Amino acid sequence: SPTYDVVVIGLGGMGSAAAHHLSARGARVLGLEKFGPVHNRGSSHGGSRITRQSYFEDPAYVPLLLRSYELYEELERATGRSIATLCGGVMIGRPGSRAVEGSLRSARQWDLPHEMLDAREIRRRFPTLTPQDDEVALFERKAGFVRPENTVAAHLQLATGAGADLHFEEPMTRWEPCADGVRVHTAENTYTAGQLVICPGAWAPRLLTDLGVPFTIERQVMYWFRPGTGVAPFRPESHPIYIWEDAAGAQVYGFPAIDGPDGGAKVAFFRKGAECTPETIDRTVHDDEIRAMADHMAERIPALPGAFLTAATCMYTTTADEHFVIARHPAHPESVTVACGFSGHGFKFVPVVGEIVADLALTGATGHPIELFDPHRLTAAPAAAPAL
Ligand code: PYC
Repeated sequence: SPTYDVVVIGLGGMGSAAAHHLSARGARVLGLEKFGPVHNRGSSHGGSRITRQSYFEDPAYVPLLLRSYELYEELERATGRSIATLCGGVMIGRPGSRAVEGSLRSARQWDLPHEMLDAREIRRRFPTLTPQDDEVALFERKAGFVRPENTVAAHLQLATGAGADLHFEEPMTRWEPCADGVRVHTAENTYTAGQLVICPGAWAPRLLTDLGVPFTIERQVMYWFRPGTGVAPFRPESHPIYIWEDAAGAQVYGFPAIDGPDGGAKVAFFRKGAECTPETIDRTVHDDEIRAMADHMAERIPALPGAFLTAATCMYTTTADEHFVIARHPAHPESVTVACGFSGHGFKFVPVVGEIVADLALTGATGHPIELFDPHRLTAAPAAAPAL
């Protein structure tokens, strides 16, 4: 059977980055993907994903973000594709909210450039936004958006250029450990490799049954509206990305109009989705959902819900604590690396995850701080031994 150093399962955001970093280091790489290149069936599409550094989820993410930002630039230089646009971003909420306080904590701990804005100053700088008088924002100039399709295409292009074999429409059917590593089966062939990298996205519950980590797959909807004012006030030259937390802790997030007059501006609720599987997800976006989003935004950005343009669905793969899983597979520590459970906030990390996964697969360790992503924190604790 054909033999490789590393087989990468899944060529979405994380897997395509892994294939690039592995092949750039000279590894003979096979990538296997269930769908075509740069597809829209998983979690790496939709035209834009937020990027930011003052990370409210945990300050431990910040060094990884700093490295991702370097890698965005390398990727742009190497491929000529537009990857990241730093149009600035506001994290809005009441004082004490997670979006505001968590962002401030990371900014202070890592000495990141930021400004605190009260409601008047938010309105003055960004006239499309109409916060309540008691809302505030952390403004970060280095926040913005990344283009997921361009990022995946760039990584696939570089991986192919470095000699990786990338097979699309060829899903893995099963794999097993063997003497020198792993044997990987598809309907077409059987491959052997020293190392296996599994980047399963929303297919984690099916492909990682022996990981012992529960994942929830959530349907998410992205909406595009043409603002009632036209897109001029929403251009990325003057409009920030935003994450806007309400008094109940729910978040909505959105983007400038990044693709000219016809593209509109995208907005989405964060983690407000119904549980699903990749097979059962409802890909239809219903009128009541569109109305609910338009009503929600009318209170915050009155010009935004001018005319509904389109909507699309994607999936989040969420862990119990909403932190990632990136590690050597505890049941196969010699030969398998996993990167999954990105919980709806992973895309901005794609390039650095590729680098980390390449470290783990080729050397067994990484210099990046990934303690937060250890799967053992999420696996059921072994039952206590009965008292004698
Ligand atoms: O970073 O993608 C993100 C995000 C959106 C909403 C909250 N975080």
